[in-house]
Amino acid sequence: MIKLYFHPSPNPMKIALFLEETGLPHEVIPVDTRKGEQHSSEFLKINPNGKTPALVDGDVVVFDSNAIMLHLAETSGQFMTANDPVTRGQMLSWLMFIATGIGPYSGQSVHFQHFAPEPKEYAVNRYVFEAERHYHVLNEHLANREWLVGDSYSFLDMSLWGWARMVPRVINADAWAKFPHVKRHLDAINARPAAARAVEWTTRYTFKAEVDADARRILFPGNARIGAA
Ligand SMILES: N[C@@H](CCC(=O)N[C@@H](CS)C(=O)NCC(=O)O)C(=O)O
Repeated sequence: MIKLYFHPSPNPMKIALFLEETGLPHEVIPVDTRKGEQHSSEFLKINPNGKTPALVDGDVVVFDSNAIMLHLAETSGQFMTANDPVTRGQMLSWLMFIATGIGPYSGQSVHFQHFAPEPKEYAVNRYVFEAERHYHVLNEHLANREWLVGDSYSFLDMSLWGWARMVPRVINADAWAKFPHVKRHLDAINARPAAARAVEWTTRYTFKAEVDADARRILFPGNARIGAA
């Protein structure tokens, strides 16, 4: 059975959605990243990068959320895009756009706005700008198409959902006015019963809620180099 190492954060949430959409049998293993469980020697054997999500599927170990999404879509044959070369090119492009653009810029935008010490104006400006630029690219792409690639809902749409549902925190409370097509795409996924079930995962398990001094030392170890809290 699939074992999913999970924390209710944007990257693991996309796997929760895929598992809810498909009903694939799975076991959830909570990893409390604010308590440092991602750095245990047992977990590092599964994900040497020490982050959630990670997945064990029989003999197959996969880490990094978008790699996991591709693995699950390919091996289950569900929510996969068409296999012709043109569609495959689009699938790989948008998957990497999410993995290397949407995810990192959204994550850093949240970090610098909500967690970084001052002075941070330059970093906040850079990451919020780049996050907005990525959602603008998506907004243009979705202006005249329902789903990211092909004519139907796929694992790519679910991969985007993990971060898209956080846009007001990534950018600001008014951000949706700038990205109506991304919002329409998000609303369409949120209306699916599987999305409501995936959101229930955020309260099903008990995780440390506070980002206190201990959690900050665990999550932002680089701060020690500059004596920042
Ligand atoms: N590229 C990775 C990023 C994973 C990641 O940053 N996960 C966060 C939760 S969204 C995490 O585990 N953070 C804990 C930490 O950085 O120690 C992916 O897409 O899975």
